Amino acid sequence: MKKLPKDFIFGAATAAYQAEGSTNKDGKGRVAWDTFLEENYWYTADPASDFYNRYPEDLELCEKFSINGIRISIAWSRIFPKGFGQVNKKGVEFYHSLFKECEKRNVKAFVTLHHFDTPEALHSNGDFLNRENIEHFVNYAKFCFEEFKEVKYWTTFNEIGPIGEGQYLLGKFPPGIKYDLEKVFQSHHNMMLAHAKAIIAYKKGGYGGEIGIVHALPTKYPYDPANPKDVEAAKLEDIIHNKFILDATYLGKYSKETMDGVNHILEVNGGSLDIRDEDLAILSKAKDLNDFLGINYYMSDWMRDFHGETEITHNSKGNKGGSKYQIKGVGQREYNVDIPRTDWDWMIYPRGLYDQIMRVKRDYPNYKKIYITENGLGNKDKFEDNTVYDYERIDYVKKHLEAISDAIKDGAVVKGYFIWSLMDVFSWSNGYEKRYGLFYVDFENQKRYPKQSAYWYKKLAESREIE
Ligand code: BGP
Repeated sequence: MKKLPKDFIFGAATAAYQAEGSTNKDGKGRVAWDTFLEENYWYTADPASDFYNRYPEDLELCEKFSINGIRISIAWSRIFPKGFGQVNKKGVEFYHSLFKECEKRNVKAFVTLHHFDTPEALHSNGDFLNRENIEHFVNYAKFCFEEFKEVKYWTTFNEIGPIGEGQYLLGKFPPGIKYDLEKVFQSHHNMMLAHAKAIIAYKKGGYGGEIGIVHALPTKYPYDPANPKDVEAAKLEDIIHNKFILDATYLGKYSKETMDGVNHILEVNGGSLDIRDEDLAILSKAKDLNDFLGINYYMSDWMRDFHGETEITHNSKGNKGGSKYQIKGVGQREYNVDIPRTDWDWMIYPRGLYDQIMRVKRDYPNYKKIYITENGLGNKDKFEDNTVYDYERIDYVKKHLEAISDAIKDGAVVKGYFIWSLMDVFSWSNGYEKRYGLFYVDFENQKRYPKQSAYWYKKLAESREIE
């Protein structure tokens, strides 16, 4: 039986917009998602899991179930309703109370500054494609570092990769632009620059806590490893999702291999990037300041050579087989492989997590430590007997924890795991039917019920043995 180390954090993750609800209470400003959900989806973020009012109950559950870490994010627009300028005192008070409750329940708070929810006023003028917004973000970050000194673990951004892809490639995130690879890379770069500036400011302030960034890192494999064209497709797809932002994080520049790939992709698809010398100087200054890397890992993909037109179909309703993903000059995802997948076509491959951790260790030896900041199984849970018999979820988590344990054995520094998600929340582009929580939420009355996975996770956290 595999075991996890003594100081390992057994955590669970949430995000402000997916959990809090109360989207227009107590002076909160609008975010782009408010309008985007109203116009494009069949659900909204109100009341979500009503975490804004029920956080004491959720933190009590953490304590009862031996969960000793929680990822939460601050809603930027609760602090600065317009993104900058006037501070909203009620928002500030809310987060002080929330952090206090974490402390009371002995749950370490890992706090993210930005989890997809740029204030609408800034999103509508270009989000991070607009360089002015980099400065607004850095000012917001500085305000939080100074105000919330009780926070000891900061994350600047959650998933720069999926933000770029969701907003400008798949079009399933606001502003809903599709197939614009120039914007994808420019958004990645500008957000990495904002991250670098924020961690430099944090270190300069001497606050004494840890600061890092959370990247989603899906592993990309060639469909036929013996076919050099499939190998190339996997490499290019990896650059879009992983390597470009990892290089920015830990090399403080983009390697030649990365830029060759980016230039090829932009030659085929059109576009050019604005990457300035002064940007690279800032990235370089920040590259050794990351105290940790958060890895969100859910799936891997198998890539084939492809030369046709770009076409992506997002399977948002959980109809297995409904996904299509092919990018001109990059490659095509092959779903017809002998690997289990979820109803949303996410390929379940725990080995991919091991490979991704070992890749960070090998290619970016200046990483200090890793937390697995998200991993979990989205499912159409069946609620019966006041619980969910979610053995599939337990199996999913168990196998991924075993992969982590193997990576630790092979020399990687991994210090904790945060299951996505603590309680059921809504999924950005898939609604409330795709559940991940350890605790089932009855969205009619907001009652919480432990799933079987919650009891299993408690036992795991107490014994550290992966059974
Ligand atoms: C990550 C996000 C989370 C969460 C999770 C599950 O990308 O950081 O906020 O939503 O994925 O994804 P989904 O909700 O699309 O199933």
